[in-house]
Amino acid sequence: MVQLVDSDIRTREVLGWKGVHVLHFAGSSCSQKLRIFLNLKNIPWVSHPIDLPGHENMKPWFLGINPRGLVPVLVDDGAVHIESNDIIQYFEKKFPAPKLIPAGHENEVAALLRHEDDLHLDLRTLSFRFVFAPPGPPKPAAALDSYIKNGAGTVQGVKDPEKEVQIEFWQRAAKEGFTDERARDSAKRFRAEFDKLDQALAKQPFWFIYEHRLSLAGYPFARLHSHVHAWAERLRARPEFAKEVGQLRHSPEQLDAVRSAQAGKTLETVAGF
Ligand SMILES: N[C@@H](CCC(=O)N[C@@H](CS)C(=O)NCC(=O)O)C(=O)O
Repeated sequence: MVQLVDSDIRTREVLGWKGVHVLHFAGSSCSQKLRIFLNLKNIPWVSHPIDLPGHENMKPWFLGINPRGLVPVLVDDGAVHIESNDIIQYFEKKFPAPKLIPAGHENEVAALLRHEDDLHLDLRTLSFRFVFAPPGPPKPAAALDSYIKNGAGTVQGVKDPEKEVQIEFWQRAAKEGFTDERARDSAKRFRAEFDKLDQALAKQPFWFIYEHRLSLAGYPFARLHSHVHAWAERLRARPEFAKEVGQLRHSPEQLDAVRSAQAGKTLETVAGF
């Protein structure tokens, strides 16, 4: 459970928010995952969109709520919770019906979610390379500077090492972009995971978001992991899922333009799949 403590929170107005408030972005994978969960649970919530492409998450107001500068964030009756997977597990306890984490499997699911989160920067790498492909550095120097300077820099009262990880990620991206080598390494890590999942596909809808985004990036699921592909297609047809992943940063036309700007290279060719 990652609930922030008073000294982490500088944007004090949120302490007075009543009910369930979620700060999120339409096209963010972690936000999509949480919104699907909220849809399946029928939990009413107040929406606070945060403009990630406009770098709103790197401005003082948002960093005053989540010093990590990431979405989604839950404010539940003034209590601030970060980390999408912790929020999901928090809601599962608070609103037990309908049950989405099978009884007796809480620890197993928590471990799977941690493992999923470990691959988040790989998903981000492949998203920025093959889906978003911004023309310049993904985070301009001024936005990054604001990110570095603002917010408490602590989570649960302790200096937050995750912020350093984020800063390094964006600085490296500004310096070298999302190279073939990096994309290949990330794609290979996913291939190992989806190979395992293809063989032992249990009821683990958490992988759906990654499958969906990587499909957009051109990952050949139908060819490499046919069971994962068929399973994701079934979920994509359900309204609770379709509604959340239909919203993209780019239109299909822009996505085509991103693909054609890759000079014939695709995720498949870059990764050697
Ligand atoms: N471990 C975090 C990861 C959150 C995360 O990285 N969120 C992304 C969006 S999916 C974000 O806020 N990125 C900031 C940015 O793009 O500037 C969680 O599960 O909540």
